[in-house]
Amino acid sequence: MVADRRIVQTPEGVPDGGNRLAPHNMGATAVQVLIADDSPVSRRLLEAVLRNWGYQVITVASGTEAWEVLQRRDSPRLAILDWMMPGLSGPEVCSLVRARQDQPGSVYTYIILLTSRNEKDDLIAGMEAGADDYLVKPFDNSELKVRLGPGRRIVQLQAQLLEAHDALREQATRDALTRLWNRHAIWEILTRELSRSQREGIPLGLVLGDLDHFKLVNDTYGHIAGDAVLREVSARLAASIRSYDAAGRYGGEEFLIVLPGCDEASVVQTADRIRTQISARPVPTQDGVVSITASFGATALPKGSLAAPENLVRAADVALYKAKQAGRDRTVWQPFSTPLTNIAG
Ligand code: GH3
Ligand code: MG
Ligand code: MG
Repeated sequence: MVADRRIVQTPEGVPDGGNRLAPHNMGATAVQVLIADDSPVSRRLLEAVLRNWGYQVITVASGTEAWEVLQRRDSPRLAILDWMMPGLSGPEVCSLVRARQDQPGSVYTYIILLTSRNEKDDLIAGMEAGADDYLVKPFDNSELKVRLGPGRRIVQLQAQLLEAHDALREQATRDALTRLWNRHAIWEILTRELSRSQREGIPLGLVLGDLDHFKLVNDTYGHIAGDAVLREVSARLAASIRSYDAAGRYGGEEFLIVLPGCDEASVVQTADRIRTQISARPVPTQDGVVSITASFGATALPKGSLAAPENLVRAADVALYKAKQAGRDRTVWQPFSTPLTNIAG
């Protein structure tokens, strides 16, 4: 579920919160309704009635305009479409909306068709085009009110469902202690960014970081203080990267950072900026003030190269090992070379 923004922020596309209706006690005032009718009289009548019931109303005079409104990110979730309109007809708009609904992350639009034809074949065609309900003109207001009820309930249920879905996704992809991506999610992001680098011919930087002598922190200040240090270090790390970079908790006190578009110079510079941010000031905890440093291994997939994620991680791991060996609190660069097995395979 990934849009125009660089995709690394989400392991899978998640529609943003702005698209959501309030899940509880959704009053009529919160609900937007689109009215599409080419007759100004019938449009105004409907608008007046719906406003009177507390709905927010958007009116348009053609199917083409209706389709435009319904494609917006914050489009109304309820739509009343006249059957016959200039441009696209009501059923044609329905078909377009339903075709789009199959895309991941899309929200449901509840559609009521208005028709003055009372022939069964027409109604079946309208429902087959994806309408949820229909009203035969002329209708009275109480009938309209009753027909809108299920629409509101469905829209509300879907908002709740999406919210639950987001909460589950958050649980499944975020590390509970640090709020960074968890191991599975950062791996997925790395895999996807590798494909993208290859496709777009851009380099991809990768950094593996590990806190220095962290066992000693636990032994000296206790596990609770250790957790507080991990949280603070993660916050400093997250604040040191660009919005389209991604940082994940790879292991206990190990972090994996994916840097799209970064070559040797920028990946080393970024890793070292993160390193200095982390150790810039000691971390206050309830059990004492803890000084902390970290070591970093940096590598990059050169543009136009191919690599499996594990190969790139291995190169970063080699660099990290060298950083530890050389005395910790430093960044070491390791050039990435495609393993021979990869070329052969
Ligand atoms: P080095 O500089 O070589 O990396 O030394 P180190 O002590 O950091 O490395 P080692 O791998 O020996 O120890 C890692 C420690 O990190 C041990 C483990 O208890 C601690 N740790 C891992 N996950 C957590 C956690 O979630 N909370 C806390 N408090 N400690 C953790
Ligand atoms: Mg360590
Ligand atoms: Mg470690």
